[in-house]
Amino acid sequence: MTAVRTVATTPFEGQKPGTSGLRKKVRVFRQPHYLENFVQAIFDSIGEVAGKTLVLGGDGRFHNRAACQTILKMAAAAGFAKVMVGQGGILSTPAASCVIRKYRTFGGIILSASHNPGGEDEDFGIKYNIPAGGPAPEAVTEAIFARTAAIRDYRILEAADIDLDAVGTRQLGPMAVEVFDPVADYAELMDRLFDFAAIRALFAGGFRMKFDAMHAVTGPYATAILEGMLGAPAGTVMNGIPREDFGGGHPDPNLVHAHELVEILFGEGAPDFGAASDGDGDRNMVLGRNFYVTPSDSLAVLAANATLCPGYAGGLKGIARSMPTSAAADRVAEALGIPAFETPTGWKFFGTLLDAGLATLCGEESFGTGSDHVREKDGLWAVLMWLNVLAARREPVADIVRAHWAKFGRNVYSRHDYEGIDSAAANGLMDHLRGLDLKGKRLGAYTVAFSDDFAYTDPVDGSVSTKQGIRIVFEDGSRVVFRLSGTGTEGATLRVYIEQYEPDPARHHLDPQDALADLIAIAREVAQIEARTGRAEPTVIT
Ligand code: VG1
Ligand code: CO
Repeated sequence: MTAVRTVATTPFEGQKPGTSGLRKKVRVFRQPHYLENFVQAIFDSIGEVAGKTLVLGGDGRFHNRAACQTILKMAAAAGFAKVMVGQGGILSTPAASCVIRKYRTFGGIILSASHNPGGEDEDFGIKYNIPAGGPAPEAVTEAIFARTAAIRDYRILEAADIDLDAVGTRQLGPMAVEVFDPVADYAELMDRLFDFAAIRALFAGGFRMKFDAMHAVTGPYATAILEGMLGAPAGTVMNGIPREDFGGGHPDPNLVHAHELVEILFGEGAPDFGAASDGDGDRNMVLGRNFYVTPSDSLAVLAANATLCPGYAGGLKGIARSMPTSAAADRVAEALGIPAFETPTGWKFFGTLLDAGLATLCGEESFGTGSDHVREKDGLWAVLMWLNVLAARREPVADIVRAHWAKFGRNVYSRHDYEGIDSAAANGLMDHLRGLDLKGKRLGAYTVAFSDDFAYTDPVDGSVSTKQGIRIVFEDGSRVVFRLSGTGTEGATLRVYIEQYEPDPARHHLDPQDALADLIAIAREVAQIEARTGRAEPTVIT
């Protein structure tokens, strides 16, 4: 017997989605009614759900399975005809986007806190993606948030938990639950976009790579595609078994958290290529032998070489990047004679551009790259695109990037994060920056051309987003940008982005921390970082 139960509830404060969904500590999500309130708010805010199909899955972190069971029972109570759930509750963020689009579902729910640590005392997250496959735009997340503040009850089916481990379709009351292989549809899409035969030949010729799945969701995807379909030797994928706590690590593919991979690529007998992905599989870091490719450069190099890949052989329509991402991709767009777009931080802002056919490639400095093949950034996709380029060019990664700089100039770039600082101090620092009148002022050897708090008007739907980061742009085009993270769960994180264009190839080999030293000092001083946060040095430098 199954029956729908209506449960009385009261609103929780702060169920406001951030840069990418609602992220909180697991213990917050495990409070009675907490998850249920938010899920009901989603169902109440997205239009008629009766008879529709929903996609469901997550990055496998602690609480993923329990949350899937709750959401399935609530979807059944809401009247969905069917939920497609990844086997074991597993679905990478880009694969979720792929499946939503392929089967034309009424969107999906993705359970992830991405690069944030997982485990009983760590983070959990949830977001709704729209039928186009991308993260809900701000109008939708605001409607969901408004609903969480007014909620009085939610509905849930009284039923036993459903088996999520065996592929197949079963009934949950009146609703069908289809448990499907989370890798197959995604792998098939990758095979269509890239020259798998050329990449197979590359591996067959002795090319060596290491892929660090960081015990997160890309393990099964990378193993099936790299070692299975592309014939890379067993052991190419490391940390390939997803774990609820990501093996105790921090599944953020950067030089600090993916240090195991970094040591291999910078060590004795290093392989030709290295890559890592994050908790939910949408980020990527790319390394050559003894060489680190910044995400901003990666976007630019992939754009410049895109036509080497079958899925992009017809050329690109445009390139979009988030505001704090370096302008390296803009130079490629200019050379290709295609438009370049600058959006606020967060993948949700690329959706309209991709849907309208204005942009083909998109990227963020935060290790995010993607294209119009789905509506999320896509870690493994970026790695496969690099492999396709390497298979076609047969040159080392470092040579390809240096040749790119020689042709376009180098946008020397770094991001400094100050994690876990006091929220009031962080807000005070941002208010202080907003209050400064800097135009025409000299800071060190630089003169300020303008400074503002970035605002964006979406060129497709006209929606306006304000307060997206303070930028101080100097007359020579150098800039420093300040913004507060919208994905953290503890205190505040200040991100400082520093960029300077260097046309002279004789200076391209310099360490960015040295090349940018003056701007870094200016940024610290103008924002009074140490005085306001007590931090003399950043926590993470990328
Ligand atoms: C960060 C990144 C941003 C990215 C977002 C979600 O946001 O800076 O570029 O889109 O994470 O990525 P914030 O607000 O903390 O700076 V993921 O891989 O967490 O979905
Ligand atoms: Co992610």
